Amino acid sequence: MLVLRSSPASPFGRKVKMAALELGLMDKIEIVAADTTDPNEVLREQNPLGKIPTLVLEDGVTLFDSRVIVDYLDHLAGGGKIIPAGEARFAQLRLQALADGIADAALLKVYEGRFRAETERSANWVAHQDGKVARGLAALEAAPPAFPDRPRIGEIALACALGYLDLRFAGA
Ligand SMILES: N[C@@H](CCC(=O)N[C@@H](CS)C(=O)NCC(=O)O)C(=O)O
Repeated sequence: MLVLRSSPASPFGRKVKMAALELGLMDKIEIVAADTTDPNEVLREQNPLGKIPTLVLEDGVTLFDSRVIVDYLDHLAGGGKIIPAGEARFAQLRLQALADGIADAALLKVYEGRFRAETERSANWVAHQDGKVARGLAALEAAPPAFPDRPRIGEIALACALGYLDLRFAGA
């Protein structure tokens, strides 16, 4: 059994779960909740960065981050499934990078509120992250990706980034 350290709200953890579902690998993965703020969490031994998602293989080797994990899962499923071969690969990886970047910026905004006291918060920093989200969404709106019947990694990552914006900033 593979063990996925994650948490329900994580857009990157969700990406890995959606990838596993699409690849028919969900029954090979046990999901174990992780608390990234707990200094005693074994997660920090599994991944020195203390980040989720982290995948623990049967021999104890750990994989991170989400991009490495989805690449591994695609490989397990025979390869070229959600990460296509050839030219299409780069469009999918680019879309994944853009979507992950939007989620990263949104996450940094959430962390600004979570980890900094109100007097320590920087409006400049939040605006800097807002710019990334706004430009990313504008680029996607100007050239919307096609959503095929079987989603690939770019479309999966985008769904997770949009879902995270809805979760944390609905109506903003
Ligand atoms: N590039 C990483 C980003 C992962 C990430 O930022 N995860 C967040 C939760 S959504 C996390 O673990 N945060 C805790 C921390 O940064 O200490 C990936 O794709 O997996």
